[in-house]
Amino acid sequence: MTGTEGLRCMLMRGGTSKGAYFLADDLPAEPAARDDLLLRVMGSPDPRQTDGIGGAHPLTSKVAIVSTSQDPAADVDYLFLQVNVDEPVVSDRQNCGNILAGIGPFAVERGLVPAADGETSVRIRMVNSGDRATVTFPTPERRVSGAPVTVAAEFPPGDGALLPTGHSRDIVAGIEVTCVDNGMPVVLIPADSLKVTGYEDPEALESNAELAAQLYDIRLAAGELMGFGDVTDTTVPKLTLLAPPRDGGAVTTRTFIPVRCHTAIGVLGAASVAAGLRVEGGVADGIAQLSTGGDRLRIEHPTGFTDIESSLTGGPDGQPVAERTAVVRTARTLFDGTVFPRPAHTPGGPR
Ligand code: NQM
Repeated sequence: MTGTEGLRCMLMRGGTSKGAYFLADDLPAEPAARDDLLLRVMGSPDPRQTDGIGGAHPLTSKVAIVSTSQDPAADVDYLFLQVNVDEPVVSDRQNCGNILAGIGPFAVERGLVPAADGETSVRIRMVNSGDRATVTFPTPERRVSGAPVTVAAEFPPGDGALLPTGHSRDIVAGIEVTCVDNGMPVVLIPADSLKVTGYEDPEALESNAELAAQLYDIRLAAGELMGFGDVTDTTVPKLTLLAPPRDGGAVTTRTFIPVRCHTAIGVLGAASVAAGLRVEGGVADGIAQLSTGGDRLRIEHPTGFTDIESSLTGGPDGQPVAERTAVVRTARTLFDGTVFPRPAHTPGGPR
């Protein structure tokens, strides 16, 4: 692939994110060649991604690669790749529940899964984490259409520990946190322990240099404790500041992914927050309001809320484990066509 050839690509909004969706067969199999191609497709590295189709923000510089699954328990495999905006880096270290919302409709559109009468369900193996999801959505009347599709996703318990450090609370870089992983590794931090309210807008938080330095130290220390080793260059764990709810939800959040502050919250990030709120003795005690939600917890974020249905149960070793997690999102096809990557061996950046 020289870059003058085009390749088949569907651009979709999945929840609050946007990504380029590909069939695995339409991309090079070899990861280094694939990643080089994807940088040129998205227009990285360049803060504006002017010469590509990326949206110049981590939430809009995402890629999904989909193939028929060899696993009898799944219909399709979904590999998520985060394409860094201003560095020539493509990472498979995290999963993405927002982009997941488009996987079912995309698999049907590309003929990997037959459309069923009325409603179609697709069983997805999320390659990044090994976790699974079943997504169900109304079978579209027309194959490609710009109508939003409402997708219900159910996540069975994963194999990993809900509390990766084995504790409901840890002290990292001098701050009490709860490290939780219900699909996305997240460090929960009471906002007031970092001298912010947790109600600031993302721009204000991103421009707070003292906060950024503290979050950096907390993330590095928590990453080690959670078993990830040195997380300097990875996008996980995420960091979520917690404050009491203001709009009838269970909690207010501000999430760092991990440097930019999310304008909403990731789906799996919210699933981890919801589970973390239920952890006895966790840092959400005294902050979150769980009394009214039942299985459904409303996670408030800077631009609205995400509802997560979740329940925990006790594991054999007395540690809490996730029992069930479910969420509803919408996905929408933005275009389906041929994308032309920047030619090989050309730099990103302004032209
Ligand atoms: O947590 C952003 C997003 C995400 C991830 C991020 C996500 C999830 O909003 O499932 O969706 O945390 O980098 O797309």
